[in-house]
Amino acid sequence: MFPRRGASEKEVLEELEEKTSPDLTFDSGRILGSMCTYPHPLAIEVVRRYIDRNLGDPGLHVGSQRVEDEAVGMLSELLGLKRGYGHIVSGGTEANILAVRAFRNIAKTENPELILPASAHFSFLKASEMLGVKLVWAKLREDYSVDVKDVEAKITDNTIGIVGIAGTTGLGVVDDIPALSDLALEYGLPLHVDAAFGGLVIPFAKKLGYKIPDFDFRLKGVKSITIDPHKMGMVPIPAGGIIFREKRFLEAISVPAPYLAGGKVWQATITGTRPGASALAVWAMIKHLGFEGYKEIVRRAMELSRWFASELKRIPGVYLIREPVLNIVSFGTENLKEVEEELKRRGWGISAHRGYVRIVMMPHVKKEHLEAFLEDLRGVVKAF
Ligand code: 0PR
Repeated sequence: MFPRRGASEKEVLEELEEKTSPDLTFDSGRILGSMCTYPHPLAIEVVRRYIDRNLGDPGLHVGSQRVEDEAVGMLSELLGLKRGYGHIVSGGTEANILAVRAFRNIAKTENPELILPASAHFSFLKASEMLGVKLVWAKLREDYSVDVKDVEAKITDNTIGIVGIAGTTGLGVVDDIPALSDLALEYGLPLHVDAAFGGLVIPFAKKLGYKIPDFDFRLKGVKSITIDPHKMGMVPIPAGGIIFREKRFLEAISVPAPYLAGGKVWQATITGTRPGASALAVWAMIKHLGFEGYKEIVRRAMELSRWFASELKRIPGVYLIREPVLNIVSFGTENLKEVEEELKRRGWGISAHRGYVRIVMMPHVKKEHLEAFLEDLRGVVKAF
């Protein structure tokens, strides 16, 4: 019911406190299966200060737009590109939609088809439906990376592009992007890399010595990358990233907005009015943490995931789906459904909907939380 008279701020806040009390919070240490985390205090402060900035009307907020460009520039450089073209957007979903939209518009094919791994995120289903692009699913190999031979077999005259994943949603697997890049070049097709999760993990993990395939713009076939600061970037929701190698991709999805304060501007994003504060927070976190800061966050997360995987292997009735590649560990058990139910009943924020439980070592996940979880898991598995 729309209230006739307003309540006091205190009353409103108290009511919200009560209404949100069923939510699990990151600081409880109980959320083990999410790709989000509690944002960094500096990023929260930046959002608070610049909450009113709207990048949908950059003529009003000229400075913020420059900061967005700088943020895109720094992310591009991290991904091996001197100058990239893109935006800080609402998340990986919007970023993926923009990439598919660019590929479709450039291809100008009547019956557009996109080839993507069977492990791709469901955001591509939305892209497919909205853009009228048929999804052609490529098989996975035994290690859950995409079968590049099957990708090649599925290329037709209607193919508008190929998708590879650097950090799959379920298992954190990195596809053989170098092989996909070669294939894309051979057939003159653009390759989009969905590094929504892995983009802010892989560059640092590689520096730490983890053996992970190359995945970024250093590979010439890669034309666009999704990289989400609201996952491992410590930035508040919403903050996704889309970077294109060439300006023409951005131009292919830009529409004119002729009446805005900056005169005629071009907009490529799905959202019109959009939060400048998010872009500023991305910029602030990169400036504040730097490569070394992110590397330390990733070091902790990777070490924790290796330790956790080795602990899981010691529990009878529990098996790893595969050895972890990034900071994601997924496991199965006998009687998985019952085990999941009981773990949830004990307050753990996990899910087994894919046929296994996915644990993501986000910055809020500490060893003591995992130890408590393992303790419960041992008990639950034994009971069922
Ligand atoms: N691409 C990949 C590889 C992803 O894993 C995701 C999200 C996306 C794209 C889409 O990103 P947005 O959700 O930012 O649009 N994957 C997470 C998942 O499905 C999203 C998520 C995050 C789910 C936190 C739950 C959660 O608690 O697991």
